[in-house]
Amino acid sequence: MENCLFCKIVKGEIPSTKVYENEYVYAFRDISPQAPTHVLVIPKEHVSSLDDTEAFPDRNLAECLRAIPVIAKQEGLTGGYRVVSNCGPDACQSVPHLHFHILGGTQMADRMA
Ligand code: DGP
Repeated sequence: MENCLFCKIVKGEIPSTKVYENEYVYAFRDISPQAPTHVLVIPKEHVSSLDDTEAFPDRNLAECLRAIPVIAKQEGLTGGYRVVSNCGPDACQSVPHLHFHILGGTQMADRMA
């Protein structure tokens, strides 16, 4: 996707702080962290959100999910962490490229919304 911010990050056209990468997945630090550790995990192939994944290859999705515990371990999140994927306007999704937030490094609030 030509004008997608996260596609540009994957291509290196916009700088990011990479924490993990493989053939399918790119993960980088969120520009405005909401927890001591705040990493975004994205598929390299563009898809706008979970709502748009019907025709999206399972491998791309699975690799994102499999990367999450690997990254959490790498980041030292031994006490646990939260994974969030905002989907659509009610959830305040601001970048229309599927992403999973990994949030950790502190005691999270009990309520999620
Ligand atoms: P969401 O609101 O769920 O769509 O999350 C989008 C996240 O993307 C938000 O937490 C801020 C982050 N973000 C936006 N622009 C950039 C950027 O240029 N670089 C990085 N590293 N993160 C960004």
